[in-house]
Formats: sequence, C-alpha cells, structure tokens
Amino acid sequence: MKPLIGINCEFRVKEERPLFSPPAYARAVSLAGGLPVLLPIIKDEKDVRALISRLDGLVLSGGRDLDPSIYGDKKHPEVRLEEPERAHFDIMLTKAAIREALPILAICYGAQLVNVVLGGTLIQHIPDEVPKALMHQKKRGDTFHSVKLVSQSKLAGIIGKGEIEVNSSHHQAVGRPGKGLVISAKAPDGVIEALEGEEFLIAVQWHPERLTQRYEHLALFKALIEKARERSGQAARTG
Ligand SMILES: [Mn+2]
Repeated sequence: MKPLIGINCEFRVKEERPLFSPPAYARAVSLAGGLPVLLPIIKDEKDVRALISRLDGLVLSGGRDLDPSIYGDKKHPEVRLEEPERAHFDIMLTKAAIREALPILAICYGAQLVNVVLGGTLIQHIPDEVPKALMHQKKRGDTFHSVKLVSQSKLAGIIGKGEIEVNSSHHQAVGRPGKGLVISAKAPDGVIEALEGEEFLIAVQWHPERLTQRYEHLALFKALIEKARERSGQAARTG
C-alpha cells in the first residue's frame, strides 16, 4: 500500500474558493510514490489528533506569515498574516504530528510554522534584518540562489551534495531555531534555509515541489515517503 501523505491547504476566507492547494504539492507526493490527501481546516483538537493517527506522513505547505505575537515579537509593517483559522489549525496539526513522530516535510511557511511551534523565532522581514541579504522574495520562475548544506546532516544525506541551487519565495526566515531543531542549510548571506529535528522532520525554506525535475529536490519527497512507508509497515505489524 502506498503511504498516505496529508497536505495542509491554503485558506483565503474572502475568495470564492477559500480552501485550495497549489497542485505541485500533491503531484510531488505522487511522483515520489505516496498517496496525497488534502486536509481541510478542522477546529476540534481531538479530530485533528484522529486525523494524524490515520496518516503516514505530512507535508506542511507554504502560506503567508504567522502572527509574531506567537513568538513574542511586535508585528513588522511588511508582515501579511495568514488567516487565523488556518494558523490555528496548522499549529494544532503540527503539534500533534510532532508528538506522534509522524514523518514531516515542512516547506517555506511550513518550515517557519514548525520552528515557531517548537519555540523558535522568525526574522520578520529579511531586507530589514539581514545586512547584505540576497533577494529571497522571487515569486515564481527559475530564479535561484545557492544553499550550503551542513555536512553530516540528514538533509545532506538525502540530497547527497554539499551545495545545491534552490528557488526562493520568502521574505521571512528562521531566527532562533526551536527546541530540538538544528540548522541543516544556509544561504550565502547567512539566512537559514533548512532545519531538521528528531525522527524525520525536515524543514526547508525553498519550494522543492516546484523543482521535482531536479533529482535533489524530488529526493526530499522520496525520503519522506520512504519513512512514511517504514512507519506504516511497523504500525501494521504491531497494531
Ligand atoms: Mn531563500
């Protein structure tokens, strides 16, 4: 059986179709051998935990900005807040997934979400807080910057290289890493581009789902699905 991989959705209450997921996430999960399923916004915490117990892995997708009050900061004028309903659900989902050691691949806002849930902080607006910062805020296309992977990190093991080219579509970044998280990649300007934690928790600031034609980016999804498959096999034997 293919492992079941949950993907959280974007949510824009004022739009005609408020709940949606850019197709690249589900496509990347499928390409890597997983069965993708989009997750709606659920308000009941018990139901969120029940949902997590049915999944074999999780992709935390991109989004807007988290409320800086969560990590004890005042809001920068460039901050564009995520819908509170989505942020609330995402925080419950992430906490439950980490508690259950569900394999997680966290992307962009998803990486920032994981960091904040584990008590870390964010840089709210890179151009104002990082001296001589690169341009990280390209929306689309093939604009890249390089990232250096920390040797011996899980990420470097998955990717099999010390340096790769990534896309970049973020104006925020990880500040202080949360509890149990270590830095696994940085951009040349020092911006943290990836974190990793215990079990399988890989968080990247770039968008590997848009770069699956390059094996080093598809490799992140393949690693997630491999872990999810191992975990579901163990559950089947013990449960
Ligand atoms: Mn970047």
